[in-house]
Amino acid sequence: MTTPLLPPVTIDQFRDDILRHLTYSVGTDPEHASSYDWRLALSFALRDRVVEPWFASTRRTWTEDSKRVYYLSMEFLIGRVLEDAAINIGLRDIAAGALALLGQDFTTLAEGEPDAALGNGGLGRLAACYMESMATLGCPAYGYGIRYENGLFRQRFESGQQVEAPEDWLTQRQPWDFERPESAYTIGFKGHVENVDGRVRWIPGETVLASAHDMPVVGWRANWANTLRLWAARPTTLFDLERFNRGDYAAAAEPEILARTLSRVLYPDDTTYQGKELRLKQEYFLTSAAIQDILRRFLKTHDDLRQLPDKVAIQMNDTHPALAGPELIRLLVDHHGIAFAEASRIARECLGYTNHTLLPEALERWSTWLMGTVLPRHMQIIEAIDAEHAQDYPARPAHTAIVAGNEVKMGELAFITSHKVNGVSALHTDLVRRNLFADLDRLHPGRIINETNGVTPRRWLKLANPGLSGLITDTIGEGWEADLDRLSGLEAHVEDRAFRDRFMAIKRANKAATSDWLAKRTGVQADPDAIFDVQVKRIHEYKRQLLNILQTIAQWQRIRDTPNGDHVPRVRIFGGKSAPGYAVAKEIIHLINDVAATINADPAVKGLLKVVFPANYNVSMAEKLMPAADLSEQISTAGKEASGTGNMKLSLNGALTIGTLDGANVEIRERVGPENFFLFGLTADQVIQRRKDVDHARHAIEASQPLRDVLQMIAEGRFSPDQPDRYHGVVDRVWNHDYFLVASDFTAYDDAQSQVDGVWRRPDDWARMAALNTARMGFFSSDRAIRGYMNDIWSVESAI
Ligand code: B1N
Repeated sequence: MTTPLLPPVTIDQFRDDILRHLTYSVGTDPEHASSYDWRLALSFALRDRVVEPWFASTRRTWTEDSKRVYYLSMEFLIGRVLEDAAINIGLRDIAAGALALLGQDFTTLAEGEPDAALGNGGLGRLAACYMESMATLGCPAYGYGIRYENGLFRQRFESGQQVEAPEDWLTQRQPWDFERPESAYTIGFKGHVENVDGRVRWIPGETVLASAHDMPVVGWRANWANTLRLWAARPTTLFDLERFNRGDYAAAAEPEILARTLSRVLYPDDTTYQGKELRLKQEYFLTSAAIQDILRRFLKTHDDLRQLPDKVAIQMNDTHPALAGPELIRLLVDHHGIAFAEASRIARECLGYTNHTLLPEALERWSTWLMGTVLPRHMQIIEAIDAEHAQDYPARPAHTAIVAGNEVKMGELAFITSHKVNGVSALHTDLVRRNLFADLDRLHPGRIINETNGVTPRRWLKLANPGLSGLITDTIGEGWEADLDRLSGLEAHVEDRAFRDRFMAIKRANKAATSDWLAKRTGVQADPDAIFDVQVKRIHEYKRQLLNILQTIAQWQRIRDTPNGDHVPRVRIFGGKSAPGYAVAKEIIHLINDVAATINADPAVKGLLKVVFPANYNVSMAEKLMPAADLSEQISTAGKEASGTGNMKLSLNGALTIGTLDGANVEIRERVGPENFFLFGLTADQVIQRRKDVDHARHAIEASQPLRDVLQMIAEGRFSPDQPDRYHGVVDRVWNHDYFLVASDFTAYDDAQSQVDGVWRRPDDWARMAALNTARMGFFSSDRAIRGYMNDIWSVESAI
């Protein structure tokens, strides 16, 4: 460890910094400054102190000629930047003190920052956590992504239904964004391929410029900082002067509009895929800009491209940037005269591929026609990669081919062009080996490895839960933020009543704050003494929000049937967006909102049950909900959730999990102890068996009176009296097309929920279990995950 690079600063000095920026960078004075102005001034003052370690890190990497990691991702779900940066550079409290001297409140200003929502869900948020951990660990790295003008849409509900509106984070000034117009690359599309003197040349028919915007990513205590480089699309010619002179102003602007479309919007698909031409162009835009930038940087100080793998590790976040292999090979062969076989070897030694899903609807395949039209040279190279693989492995089964049935299979392409392929949890990796890439695994033993996901404790504990962070520091001392295994030191205190009381008092305070916030946002009053039962994630059939709401209805019915029964009060909190085109998911949102309206208005419930669904779940809402949760719903159909990461954030913050043996739930349960986890449901293997019974749903429904009653109520229109047949489709699917086994797992889930109630009635047991969850979650730090990638895939050393 090196000494911190940052000089200390006093509150008075920092106040002067803010005032200086308010005057000279924002151009206003304290009398007239709005909150927005103050936030900008604060951001600039903090940014000054990020820039120093950022430059120092970059210089070190150059002088030591260190190997660099390049993390290519179509999504970086960053959220807010200001407070995270302030915490990492150790100035959060000093900044708050300085602002107080100026009559401003740190939290108010920080909460005014819009989320950078350049991602859909887990995959994008993982990329953001990994960037932060690479900076914390001193791993020299660049993130490469797209600077979408419109990130993930904003969600609101109208009559309980999801309505999407564009997200426009870029309408505000972005203090963390450094534009680098000098770093721009030409990206080609379409056109044709020529053969001149044995050398192949691609002549694109269209071009755009990829222009770099850099964001510093500073690690814990500012010992290191890396760059997140986001590409914006610009026209190669600003406008058509000839048309302009003719007075045709709209047509003159066409090149600009066409180019900008490329970085205009994030596709709102999560674990689904549509073969849209614009998406293919976006993927190539990111990948080509990144690979050109990587080669330019390497060639500044090296001349032998065969040494590229000693200096460059490229990680593909799923197959979205899987053109990295063909693009790198193309540049090596066509522009640098390297033989194909050599280029193919160099590319493979540089590249790694992370698989994030087994769902067939998410596996990218492009028609050879589209690929051949948009990227004619790459199509040839993909065929050459496939032919080389067929030649090297003559016994390879036909379905391991990259090109099959007029389609390019991006998973096979990414696998074959990488030296390591990783899954994101132990179970997922096992299924990748056994099912998705079984034959490729036999041909390439050892290539598939596991790197279980992790989350950054700086954002997801230190920032989101200052109360619990304070208790942890008081109990085990400082330093756990960058050494999360030290949380195990809390275990020795779990039998200490005072510790448990403080732990639960903090949870109670977090719930009270969240209750106020929920009341403001939704008008629903949530009792902070009730169980806060949280399911927050994208809405998807496999995640089974439907199972949750069906069981909520069953519980409602029980309360009505036995008004004097000993019911445990609960608040069922939902959060999440549906892909705009995913009709079934939208119907589930509508149902949850209709059920919420019915239950919340029922006087017979007497506050024992509330259902709350705040709209527009995003990173900053997650920061509020995770610390306030008692119960974490991780109830996907086993075998479908590759890992999950919300499960980690919730358990780390002291929520108990009710969950299936899916994704990282398996490992969470092993770590926190099976006695501190509410397990239910079919296993991945049982799911496969169960589906063989074509009447599985009918059998399950017939065996459960509560489930029958619930389905009957929905079918009768109890939750949609204005349109009684509204949910006939939902009920019909449970009976007849229950692919995700909601019916088959219902009773086990319902029983597990009663166990939850049982433990809640013994507050001391609950407190022990909750505290043990926090104490045993150290493994799920993204620092541990990134160390794994550094050792097993990238072969890079920490620079600090
Ligand atoms: O990646 C997360 C996992 O924790 C989740 O279990 C997994 O569902 C998620 C196409 C995806 N897998 N695949 C995607 C996202 C966008 C898209 O266009 C697929 N997201 C996941 C992190 O490993």
